Amino acid sequence: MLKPIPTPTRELVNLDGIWRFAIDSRVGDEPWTGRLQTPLEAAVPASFNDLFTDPEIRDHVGWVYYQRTVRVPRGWAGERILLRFDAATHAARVYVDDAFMGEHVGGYTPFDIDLTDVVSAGGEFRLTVAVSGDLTNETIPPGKIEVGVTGRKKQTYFHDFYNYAGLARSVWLYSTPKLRIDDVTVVTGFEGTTGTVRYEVKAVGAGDVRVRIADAQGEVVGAAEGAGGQIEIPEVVLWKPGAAYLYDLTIELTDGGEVVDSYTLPVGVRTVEVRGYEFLINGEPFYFTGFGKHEDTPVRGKGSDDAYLVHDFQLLDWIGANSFRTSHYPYAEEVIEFADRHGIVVIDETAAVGLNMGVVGGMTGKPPFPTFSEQYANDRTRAAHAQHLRELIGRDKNHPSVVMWSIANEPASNEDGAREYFEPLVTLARELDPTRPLTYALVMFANTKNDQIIDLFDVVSLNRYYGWYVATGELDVAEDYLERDIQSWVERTGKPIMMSEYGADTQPGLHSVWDQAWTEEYQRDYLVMHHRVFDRFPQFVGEQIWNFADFATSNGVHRVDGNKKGIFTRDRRPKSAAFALRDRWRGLDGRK
Ligand code: BDP
Repeated sequence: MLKPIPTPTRELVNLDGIWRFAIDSRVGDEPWTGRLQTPLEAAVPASFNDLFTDPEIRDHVGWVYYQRTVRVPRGWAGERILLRFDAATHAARVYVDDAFMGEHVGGYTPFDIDLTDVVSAGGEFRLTVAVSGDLTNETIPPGKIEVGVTGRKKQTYFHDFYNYAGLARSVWLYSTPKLRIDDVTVVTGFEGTTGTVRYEVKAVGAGDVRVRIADAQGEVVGAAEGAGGQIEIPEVVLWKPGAAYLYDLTIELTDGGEVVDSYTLPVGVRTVEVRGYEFLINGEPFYFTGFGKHEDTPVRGKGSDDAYLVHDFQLLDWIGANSFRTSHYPYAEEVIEFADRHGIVVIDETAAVGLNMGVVGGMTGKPPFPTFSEQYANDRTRAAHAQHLRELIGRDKNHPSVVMWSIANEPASNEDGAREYFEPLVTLARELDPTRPLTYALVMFANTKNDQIIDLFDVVSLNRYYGWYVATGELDVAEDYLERDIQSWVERTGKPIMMSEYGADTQPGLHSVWDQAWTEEYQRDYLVMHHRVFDRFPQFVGEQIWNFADFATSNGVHRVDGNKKGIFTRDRRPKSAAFALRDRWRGLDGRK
């Protein structure tokens, strides 16, 4: 799916700003048929939850409505006219004036609504978007809606971050020609000093395709004709971690010699491969340093914010991180593009978090009923998961920064039914993208004796909390557990192993001379212990700490104003551990 961008044949109008806003219980049955009767207005992009002071809105179950008027540019006669939602979390129904135009389920991937037949160039229309943050056992991520004793509906879920909802990413109105480029897929490689860009263009309507590639100075360095083919780039400059380099691939669709559509895609030439215990980028062993992150900031929740985007990448650079995982859902495409431009490596994760009833059993890990069952993760859940994979890979397949797909976080891979659930999804992911390795983040209850799916994947990504949830405050015991655990994966799999989560909640300002949980020293020493263990394993390919920054969660007795495992606070101030990490990752400790 091509991101809408302005080109010589395409235009776009940004619809971000202030929209009228209401929740379903306060407006009539069909509120889209007129002007929303509401005193409220909401910011787009932003999750709606923290914008208002009213608790009924914050944890609303059901539909909320966003509304604004939109004017179509008068030059768009004869063009296709579409709405693009970069995301609507978790489901949306779209109305133009009184008419229902389409819907989408899945909160973190983009979708289009085609308005060509219902709006006209120069005209104005009323756009109403109903958005639902509801999660059931058949959505990705899953959740459950319960009705309490007071009769109030309550959303519960099995993941550890607040269920922010709404229009948290940009909304656009855009035009394309009727004869058009519909999709492009690129696969890059190199032989010696010659780069290769294999491309495949899907076009709608008859026409010829030609492509050309320009270097960062705008100099054309290769060209080809036809809907599919290969371009060679002599003296190629590779896209490398820490040293991004992007070419511009321009695709033109011509009809009788005239250009009818044109689209430019940034392309980084690089390869990714797993060989034995190694994770190779451009044939060279790569070691991931960085974090699991969240899209999470005060007031805007999961709302995209360019200032935080820039600042977070500055902090990644400051601390010497070379990568992050988009835990636990696809991030805004601007984030991935930023990583493309700045040479940060991304593990791109789906929104499949919480496919694990074992976590309901607390530290026992005993599910109250089987995860993979009609009652919970059933065939319809898997179909939603498959659709989500299609949309994620469709959106992100051309980004050089994305080097691996994580198809779930902490699924119950130790339970029966896991293999039947995951095998078709792995097959699908490999069909959609045969070039990138696959992983999933392993929950601590899944060990080398009971995990049923690791052989289907390329990289072992461990989420482990020795010294936190297990052996709290006993770093010597934790060290022993951790080492044995990693050793057992080395012996069982022969695959590269990385730590995709390890971390300790830390209250900034809390100090102790002892190994005391929640103190800044404990977080630092916990990390130092982990790194000591990792460095003993040549099979280890990376360390991503949980989490980059503190983040909001639902209410719970084990969370004080959210999850505090951040190396930075929610407002991005460093805790003590940040400085120790900086020494390690920037090689200031003499290690590198
Ligand atoms: C892991 C989850 C992550 C949590 C983390 C924690 O993958 O989402 O936030 O634990 O407990 O199980 O801090």
